[in-house]
Amino acid sequence: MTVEPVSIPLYKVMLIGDGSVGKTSLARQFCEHKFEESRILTIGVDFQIKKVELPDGWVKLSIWDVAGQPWFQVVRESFYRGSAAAALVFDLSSHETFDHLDGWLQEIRQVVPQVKIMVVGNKKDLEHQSHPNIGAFFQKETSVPYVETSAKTGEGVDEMFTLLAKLASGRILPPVEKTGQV
Ligand code: G3D
Ligand code: MG
Repeated sequence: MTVEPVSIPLYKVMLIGDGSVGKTSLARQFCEHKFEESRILTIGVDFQIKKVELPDGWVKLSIWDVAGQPWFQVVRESFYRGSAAAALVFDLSSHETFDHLDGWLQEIRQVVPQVKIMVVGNKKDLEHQSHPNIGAFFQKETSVPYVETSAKTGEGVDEMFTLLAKLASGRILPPVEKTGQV
């Protein structure tokens, strides 16, 4: 009797947000348990594959970290295709990067309207103020998972990617649309 190898489902996930919020550092911390202080500027796309264990089995994530510069928009859009979930990443020490999340969401939804999303506040190890607009974003985008991370210390990073894997694989379902019908 031969045992068929169980194929592990693969999901494409995107890390999006302004330049320097820590997207590449988060992927590197998760995949290689490394953090580098020196600049690791993403020129085009960084891409890594990593297996993630969920309570009911393994999934593989292909993690895409696309350069955030405005002039790169057209190329970025072609990389969004086929993505199952996206982490909208901002820098907890920079309000501006949070204010831009809506723009990032619009950009990816134009290409993948059904993409599942989560919000990640990175650089938790740095001094930061609270974000007055966080409530507004979450009122508009109800039931969006939110985690705070530090790519530097590793805090919250496994939790972030486990959530992303659950979203991508449909283990967290989007809230039921209110249609007014019973
Ligand atoms: P990006 O891929 O979103 O553009 P990077 O961001 O991962 O290239 O990170 C941008 C800068 O922020 C890098 O510093 C990196 O070391 C730093 N960084 C990323 N994550 C964290 C974090 O959690 N905490 C702290 N303290 N710094 C972080 P440089 O100085 O090289 O620009
Ligand atoms: Mg990068």
